Amino acid sequence: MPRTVLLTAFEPFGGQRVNASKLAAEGLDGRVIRGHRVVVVILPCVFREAIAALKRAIRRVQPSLVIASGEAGGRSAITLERVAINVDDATIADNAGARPVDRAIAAGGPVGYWSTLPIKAIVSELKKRRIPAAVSQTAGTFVCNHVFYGLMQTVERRRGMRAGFVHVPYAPGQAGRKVPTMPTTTTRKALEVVIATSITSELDG
Ligand code: PCA
Repeated sequence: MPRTVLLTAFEPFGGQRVNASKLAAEGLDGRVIRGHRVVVVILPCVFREAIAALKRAIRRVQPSLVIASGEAGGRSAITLERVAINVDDATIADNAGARPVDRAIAAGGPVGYWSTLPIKAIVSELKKRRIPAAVSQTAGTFVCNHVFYGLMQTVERRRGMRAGFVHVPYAPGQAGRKVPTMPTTTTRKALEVVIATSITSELDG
């Protein structure tokens, strides 16, 4: 069986009609990158349900690498998230109408989990290709951070299995004129680079 990469993205949320992560990720389903077949799964933008859907996908796909992606409206670069934190603190409702405030994702769980992706190496590979990229110190406290935390908790004891989260900018036409966007083809290329570098890079740096 060929090795697989699970790439997740999110459905639209917050009244938007599209989600830039979904637009970009969907084009990679079935693609083979460095000998790994990519399986794309779109997660609901719903607290708890999103983690449940992610866990089902991990069980089904048995990936050797998991890249979770989401949209960060307002950011102008591909951002590699460094850390997931153990809190839900929503300022808008999720797609099921929930708006948890100051709630632990896992009661008694660790404060945070580090990404195990080679985030610095990925940023430099993206920059080499002239794709704006940066390390981010926070994935926020909405459903993206929630899924990132659930992901790292789920794969914590799986040796040699890398996992992490990447936020992408809005797609063109999605938001007002003053908001930064990135063409979907560029975002898709960036996700390919994230996957390829996570497979090949031994060291972070
Ligand atoms: N972005 C949101 C949730 C889903 C998404 O694509 C976030 O950053 O939390």
